[in-house]
Amino acid sequence: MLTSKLLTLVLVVQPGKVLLGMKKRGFGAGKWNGFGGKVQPGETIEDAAKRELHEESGLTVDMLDKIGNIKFEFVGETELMDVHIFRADSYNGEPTESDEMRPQWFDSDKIPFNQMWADDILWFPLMLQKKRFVGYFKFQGHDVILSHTLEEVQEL
Ligand code: 6U4
Repeated sequence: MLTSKLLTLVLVVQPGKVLLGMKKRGFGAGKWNGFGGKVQPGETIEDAAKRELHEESGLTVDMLDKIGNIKFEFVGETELMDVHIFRADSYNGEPTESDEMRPQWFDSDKIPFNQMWADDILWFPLMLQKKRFVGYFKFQGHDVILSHTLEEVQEL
C-alpha cells in the first residue's frame, strides 16, 4: 500500500519573471526549484508553505494562491509525495541565500527546464497562466517519467 507525505512548493512570480532556488542539499539537490518542504504535525499546508518559503528564500508573503496538487510516485518507494503548489504574486523582503537554496530570478521565457524536475516543463505554463491543475507522475529514479496525468481544474 502507498502512504503519502505532505509537501509544499511555492513559486514567486513577478511580471515576466519567476524566482527559483538552486537546491544545495537534500531531495532534488542540483536542481532549480520552487521553495518548499514537509508539512509538520499541527501545521496547515498553507502555513507550512509560508514557513518553508521564508526559511529557504528569506521572503514573507501575506497571500498565497493555491494553484496545483501533484502526487509523485517513485518506483520502489512505498511513500507518495503529495505536493501542494502555491503561487505568490507579491512578497516582502529580498531574496536571500540560505543553507538549502540559492535564489535567482529567471525571465518567464528562459526558465532552466533542463536543470529542473522533469515534470516542471509540463505544468509551469499552466502555473504562469494562473490555471489550476492536478496531476500524478510516476518516476523511475529522479529523471525519468514512466507515466503521468495532468489536468486543469476550476477549483482545488
Ligand atoms: P529536509 O527536511 O531539508 O531534509 P529535503 O529532503 O531537502 O528535506 P524538502 O523538504 O526540501 O526535501 O522537500 C522537497 C521539495 O521538493 C518540496 O518543496 C517538493 C519539491 N519537489 C519534490 N518533487 C518534485 C518534483 N518532481 N517537481 C518539483 N518539485 C518537487 O517541481
